[in-house]
Amino acid sequence: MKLFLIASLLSCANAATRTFNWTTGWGLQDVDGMGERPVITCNGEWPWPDVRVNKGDQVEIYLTNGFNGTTNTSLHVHGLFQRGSTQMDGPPGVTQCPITPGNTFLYNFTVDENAGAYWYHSHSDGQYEDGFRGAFIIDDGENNENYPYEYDEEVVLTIGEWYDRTIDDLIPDFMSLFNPTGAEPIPQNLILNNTMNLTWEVKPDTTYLLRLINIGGFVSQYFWIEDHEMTVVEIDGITTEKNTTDMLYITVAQRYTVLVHTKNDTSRNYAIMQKFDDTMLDVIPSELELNATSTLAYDTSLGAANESFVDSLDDFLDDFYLVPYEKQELLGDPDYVITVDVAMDNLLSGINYAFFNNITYTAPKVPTLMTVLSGGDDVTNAQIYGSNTNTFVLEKDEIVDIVLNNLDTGSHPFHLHGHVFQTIIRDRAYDDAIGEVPHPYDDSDHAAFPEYPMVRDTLYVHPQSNFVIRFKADNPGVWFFHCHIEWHLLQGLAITLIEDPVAIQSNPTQQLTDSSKQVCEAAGMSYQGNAAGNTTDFLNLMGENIQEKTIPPGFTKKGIIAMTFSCLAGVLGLITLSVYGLMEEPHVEEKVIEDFRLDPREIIEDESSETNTAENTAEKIGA
Ligand SMILES: *[C@@H]1O[C@H](CO)[C@@H](O)[C@H](O)[C@H]1NC(C)=O
Ligand SMILES: *[C@@H]1O[C@H](CO)[C@@H](O)[C@H](O)[C@H]1NC(C)=O
Ligand SMILES: *[C@@H]1O[C@H](CO)[C@@H](O)[C@H](O)[C@H]1NC(C)=O
Ligand SMILES: *[C@@H]1O[C@H](CO)[C@@H](O)[C@H](O)[C@H]1NC(C)=O
Ligand SMILES: *[C@@H]1O[C@H](CO)[C@@H](O)[C@H](O)[C@H]1NC(C)=O
Ligand SMILES: *[C@@H]1O[C@H](CO)[C@@H](O)[C@H](O)[C@H]1NC(C)=O
Ligand SMILES: *[C@@H]1O[C@H](CO)[C@@H](O)[C@H](O)[C@H]1NC(C)=O
Ligand SMILES: *[C@@H]1O[C@H](CO)[C@@H](O)[C@H](O)[C@H]1NC(C)=O
Ligand SMILES: *[C@@H]1O[C@H](CO)[C@@H](O)[C@H](O)[C@H]1NC(C)=O
Ligand SMILES: *[C@@H]1O[C@H](CO)[C@@H](O)[C@H](O)[C@H]1NC(C)=O
Ligand SMILES: *[C@@H]1O[C@H](CO)[C@@H](O)[C@H](O)[C@H]1NC(C)=O
Ligand SMILES: *[C@@H]1O[C@H](CO)[C@@H](O)[C@H](O)[C@H]1NC(C)=O
Ligand SMILES: [Cu+2]
Repeated sequence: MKLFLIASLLSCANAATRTFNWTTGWGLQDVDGMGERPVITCNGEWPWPDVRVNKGDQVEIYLTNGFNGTTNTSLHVHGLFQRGSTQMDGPPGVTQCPITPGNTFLYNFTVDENAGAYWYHSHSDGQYEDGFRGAFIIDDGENNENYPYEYDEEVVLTIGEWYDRTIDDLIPDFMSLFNPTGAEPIPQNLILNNTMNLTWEVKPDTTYLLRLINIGGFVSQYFWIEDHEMTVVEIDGITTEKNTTDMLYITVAQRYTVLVHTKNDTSRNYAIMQKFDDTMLDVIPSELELNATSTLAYDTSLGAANESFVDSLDDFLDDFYLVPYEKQELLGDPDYVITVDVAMDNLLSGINYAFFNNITYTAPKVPTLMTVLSGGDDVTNAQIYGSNTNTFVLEKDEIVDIVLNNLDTGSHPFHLHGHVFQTIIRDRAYDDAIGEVPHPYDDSDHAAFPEYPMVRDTLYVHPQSNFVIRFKADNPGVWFFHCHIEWHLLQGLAITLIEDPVAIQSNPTQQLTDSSKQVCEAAGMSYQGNAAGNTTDFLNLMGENIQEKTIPPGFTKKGIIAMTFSCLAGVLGLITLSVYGLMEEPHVEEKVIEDFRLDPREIIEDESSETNTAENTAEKIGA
């Protein structure tokens, strides 16, 4: 105990101010050996730097938008609690205004509670998929001396997926009438440390603390090292009791820190394997390599390792059973239960959106935190934050459960800002291919809650399944909760939690900084008022941003899809249409609309019954 105290004092005394000065831009890079493509650079370079700070440090990041045109930006350090500094959390529309070209935001916060593996990324428009992201490692004491486990060396390995086109370029095809099922673009490769075919040179008989960070924006990956066990010691910055496994399953945004002990025998090299969770892909193009091989090299003269096969992908470590090192008992019964149903569906334009309880997140005119700071006595009324931000107001220190029912047939990794949470239920997958239907959480019939629940900040839900997470609302601030698949966030899969808004208003450290205000002014946005920007009557939401209208009853999703595909078949003369094929066709939507001189809304309103087939729809629109 004494030693620990001295160590804490020492690390306090050593707390430093760490300043970073970053400007975004575009450059060209060949990341996966498939040729150069544009990437988002940091001060003209790529990749973005890995950051390493000590717990207790003050971090000041000047982020300048160096893009031209109308490309905005922002920065979020994933997993930090940002206690007392919610205005530094990063998501535009939630805690700040977007940084418009030529402007600078100063992210100024103290890293006082978190330690371990984190990462930072743009929180705007899918930008981190174009390379705007990096590791953010927080040592617990000088040289991580307060870390409870022994190791010899530490190594950071980021994993992710890579596209041959920029997200900017993919979004119009993705959010399009001609992608009615919302199929996500298929990446071309899995990458490791921002490259492929990496060689990690190791020493024999050495214990490595390996920090695996999925900085991707879409697919979950299986990860294993041939003939080497991995002992999990930390997930998402939470130290755990040791648990040894041969294989990990890592969703985007999750971190696994593992101990790997190398062999004495240096006579051969071993494969480091990554594999797509291909159930997340709508189609699997024949040329897609589902696994990627890198090399754990004992002797680099022996060359690259060959692929390592496994009998089954089912034997990965189930994170649900991990126990935090500092055992925290199951929190008491909830004071407030937020139940959200996840679904994907089409709105009037035919575009596919993602919904929590029928609402697709639509950013307000005034960022939610700024409505809190200017909202006077109205702040506890969720209405003032707008009809489309899906805002929930939490009371100081209450125990909150989020019950998430996934009505969708895909799995999704959900992330809560400002907190870690206890995972008390994660139900199994319900497979639509064998006729199973969505299975919402049933409070009267569920498994027993764990005594010491697993704690982390990003958690996946299985297809058509449910999870229940629990946390204490002890961090006043405005916190986003969203799917970390960038495509789904673009489709609106987010809610907003406002924790103890009265405390936010009265805390001098949570006020807007000059930088926050300047960035709003430069964006032509107000930093006062309700979601609609009304500063006199916070209950008057006239003019607020709202989602587009729903498809009128009588028009089925099936009909729209049939129609869409028949249009395309007619215009392009395609016999077989795969979604992947559609994605390859540039500006297909404009082409079709131009050819028919049709407004997409008219097409849908012309539909009359559920009995439409592709043929008679095509006839109606004259194909
Ligand atoms: C950041 O870098 C830019 C360009 O080099 C420079 O103009 C600016 O003064 C720097 N800002 C800080 C706070 O160091
Ligand atoms: C990795 O190896 C594959 C197969 O040999 C090759 O096609 C690819 O270009 C390589 N990628 C890089 C980045 O070296
Ligand atoms: C904006 O930046 C892109 C990428 O660097 C460049 O190709 C384009 O010409 C620039 N446009 C303007 C208006 O400067
Ligand atoms: C960052 O915040 C700290 C604490 O509020 C303050 O002392 C410091 O001056 C700020 N840094 C800048 C550059 O404004
Ligand atoms: C991965 O990249 C980081 C820098 O981003 C570096 O510190 C680390 O050593 C690399 N890991 C390997 C195994 O090459
Ligand atoms: C590996 O070598 C070290 C000495 O270098 C020895 O102490 C240890 O027992 C060896 N381990 C095995 C598994 O043979
Ligand atoms: C990879 O496989 C080839 C063919 O089976 C074999 O000749 C080669 O030695 C293997 N390489 C390694 C590093 O094991
Ligand atoms: C890697 O993928 C190829 C085809 O994509 C497959 O033939 C092979 O079995 C896969 N290897 C492993 C280890 O799964
Ligand atoms: C390790 O994980 C397995 C499931 O993969 C679980 O059954 C076991 O209880 C865990 N043990 C510890 C100490 O976390
Ligand atoms: C969503 O809309 C459907 C159909 O209108 C309705 O049945 C359902 O109750 C709504 N769900 C929520 C959570 O509002
Ligand atoms: C950037 O932000 C401004 C201000 O909110 C907005 O008008 C503009 O549309 C945004 N740009 C893009 C490409 O979304
Ligand atoms: C704000 O609300 C007041 C009172 O309802 C209304 O008179 C006013 O027009 C609103 N202002 C704006 C900008 O909508
Ligand atoms: Cu998702």
